[in-house]
Amino acid sequence: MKLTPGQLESFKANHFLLLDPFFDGDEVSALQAEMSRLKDAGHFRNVARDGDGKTLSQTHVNLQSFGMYEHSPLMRALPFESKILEVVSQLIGDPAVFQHDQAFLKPARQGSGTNWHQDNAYETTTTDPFGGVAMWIAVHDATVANGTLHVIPGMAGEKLKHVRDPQSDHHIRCYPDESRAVPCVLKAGGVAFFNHGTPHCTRGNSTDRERAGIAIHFVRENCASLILKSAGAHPYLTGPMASDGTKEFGVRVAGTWREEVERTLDLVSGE
Ligand SMILES: O=C(O)CCC(=O)C(=O)O
Repeated sequence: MKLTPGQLESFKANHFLLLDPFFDGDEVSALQAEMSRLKDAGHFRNVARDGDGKTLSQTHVNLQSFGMYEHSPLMRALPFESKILEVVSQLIGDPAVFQHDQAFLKPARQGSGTNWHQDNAYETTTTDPFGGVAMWIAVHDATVANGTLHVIPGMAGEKLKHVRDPQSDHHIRCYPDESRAVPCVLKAGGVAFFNHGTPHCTRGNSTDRERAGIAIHFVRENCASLILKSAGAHPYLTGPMASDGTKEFGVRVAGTWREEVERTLDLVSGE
């Protein structure tokens, strides 16, 4: 997908970009089915805490799954998908390295948000806030009522102070001026790309239906921390070092996304 000059300008100025629609109906159904399967298989855990960073919340639930590619051929194929990498290359340049994947599932009524943070405030990530980009996928329709992603435009270059988030068992958080926050309202299958310095959060889900978001994080090679460059779990996705996943996974992963979508849908329909 070639971004228009207007989209590129907007990303440069605001440090985020919404593309909606991005995934088609089959892709969305496969992602929804895979989130349910991973949840049933115990790959999500409640990271919400009661305000001391330690005590498991009895009232709020923020289910997180990290490193889904290890348990899911569908999720492993996703960051190698060419329509995503075309956008990533235009936003941060090449070579692009896979940083990590994660998903947050917010159950109906008691789903809680992930507080404000900048991804590059986590020390193992990018050395340049503009050298990394996250793609946040609305797995279900993402609205203000169900706590969609919120971003603060144009702030990726400002390094905000972070402290341990008392409402999570491991996250850090910052306290930006929320009056500038923009809710990313997306249909299921729409995506938000944002630079790693962009302050962002999600909010609680007060609706009667669960909502999930998947985030895939990409880093330009010359901004990746040494940890990312040295570890085998961070394949090069573009550029001369890219091996289509064969070096890291022993099999060709690039180009298998559509097959994996169909395989996931066949499993759901019992074929
Ligand atoms: O979906 C969420 O609750 C938070 C996602 C997020 O902040 C991230 O992936 O960095």
